[in-house]
Amino acid sequence: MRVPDDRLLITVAPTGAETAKADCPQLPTTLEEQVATAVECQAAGAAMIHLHIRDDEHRPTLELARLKDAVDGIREATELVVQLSTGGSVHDPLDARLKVLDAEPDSCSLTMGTTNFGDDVFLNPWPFVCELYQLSQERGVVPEFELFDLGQVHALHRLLDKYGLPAGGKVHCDLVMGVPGGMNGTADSLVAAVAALPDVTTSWSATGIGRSTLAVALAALSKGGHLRVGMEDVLTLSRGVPVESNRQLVERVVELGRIVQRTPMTPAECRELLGTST
Ligand code: KMH
Ligand code: ZN
Repeated sequence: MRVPDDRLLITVAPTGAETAKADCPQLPTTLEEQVATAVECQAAGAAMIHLHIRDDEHRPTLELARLKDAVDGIREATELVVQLSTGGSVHDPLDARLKVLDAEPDSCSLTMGTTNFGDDVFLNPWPFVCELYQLSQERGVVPEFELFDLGQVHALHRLLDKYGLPAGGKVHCDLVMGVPGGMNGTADSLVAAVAALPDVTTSWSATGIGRSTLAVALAALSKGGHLRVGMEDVLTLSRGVPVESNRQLVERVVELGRIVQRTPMTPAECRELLGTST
């Protein structure tokens, strides 16, 4: 099955690792809240979930048993492609981030280099990137290459030249734009990054952090790309108007897609697009 060109992959990133539950009570942090969010986002048009999990105090964690519970819970309740974050929080050690693959997700995020992340550093040294990539190949987990700047796009060329194609044979990238320290969230930056993607790229999405969310979404749609949205990336609908649910953000880009005649991709089509085995 070839996925028709008019399909729009919407990935929802509902939680992230940066926002405190105390500051945003509507952020889904418990397993029950994340499963409920997944169900309603699938109904709204999402086909994949990019997931960070939290502990009982709502703090970011990479505890393996909880990761497995999250993968199982979302698989039982939805058909969404389950992508676990290997980025975690800026405080997570590299070895714990490698162990995320033990939870056997369909997909994992894989950031292509170290980036300043606001006042923090999101550490992705080259040997770690290579190890995580080879592990994903061995385990049959499809990576989504997270690209925070143009240098990381070129690092992806280097990775693919050295180690070959990912599990499943497809190359799916996500441009993460507007992080203070990474590329800015503008149409100009998006066009430059898309032009630099490896020729073997089979699909790409983009996400604009914070106030760049709509500019990036519109630019990505104009270039034929896919979209990631969610409360990991943005907490206001417009100035002073808080996001109440991830579903709202999915619905908003479904509407943008409708305007440009793109139909939300189903999870089955997403599996075909990404080459996941499940
Ligand atoms: N939380 C950020 C430090 C990923 O999920 O792979 C990293 C991040 C990227 O969110
Ligand atoms: Zn993430």
